[in-house]
Amino acid sequence: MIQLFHCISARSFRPLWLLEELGLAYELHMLPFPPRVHQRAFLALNPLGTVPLLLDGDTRMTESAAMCQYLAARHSPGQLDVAVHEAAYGDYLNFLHFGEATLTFPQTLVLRYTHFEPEGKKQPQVAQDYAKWFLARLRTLEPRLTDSAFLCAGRFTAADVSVGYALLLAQHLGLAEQFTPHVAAYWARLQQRAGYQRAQDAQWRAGQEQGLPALAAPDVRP
Ligand SMILES: N[C@@H](CCC(=O)N[C@@H](CS)C(=O)NCC(=O)O)C(=O)O
Repeated sequence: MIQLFHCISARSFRPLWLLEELGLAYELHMLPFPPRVHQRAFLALNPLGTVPLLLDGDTRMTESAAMCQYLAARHSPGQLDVAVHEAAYGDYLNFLHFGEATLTFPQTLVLRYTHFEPEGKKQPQVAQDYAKWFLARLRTLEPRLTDSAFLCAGRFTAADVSVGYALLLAQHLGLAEQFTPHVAAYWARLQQRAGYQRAQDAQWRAGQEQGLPALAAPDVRP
């Protein structure tokens, strides 16, 4: 069975959401954040100390967008996945990576320097600069989402999960009010998906069942 190691609403939410969209069976291992501080034993499984970690037989992955591509290609060819021969294939790969490399990277600096660093080490200017960076890149989606409900191929794909997670994190960072109108409508649509809601329920339920200390989880329930 697929095993996913996850921290509440961390990037590991991407494969969790994909697994729920696919309706696949999986084992969810909840970890306090950051695992390298609060559960050092995890380093034996993932020397990076980061989540997600996905184990599927002999396959072992640590990159959230790659996991979405892997799960969609294996379990939903031509649906959540976009096939090589489809005209939208390039767009699909581009948005899969855009979600992580272009959108979530600046968000991690906002998160670190507003939430995680102790008082003396918080850096409001850095957080402000990278919040602006994030929003400027997010705005590039507005024209595309004006004409279509999803990012590519005229349907919901794993690329929407990759970018959708960045919108969840932006909401937690208090940046959702600054979404442009069609990006805001797109985020509202994604949150209505049964797969998204099942993933939210699954993480909170597993967090409680596995005794995740409340303080280890930034509460980002919508
Ligand atoms: N590029 C990786 C980044 C993984 C990553 O940095 N995850 C964060 C949570 S969002 C983490 O585990 N941080 C804990 C740490 O850095 O020790 C991905 O997309 O999965």
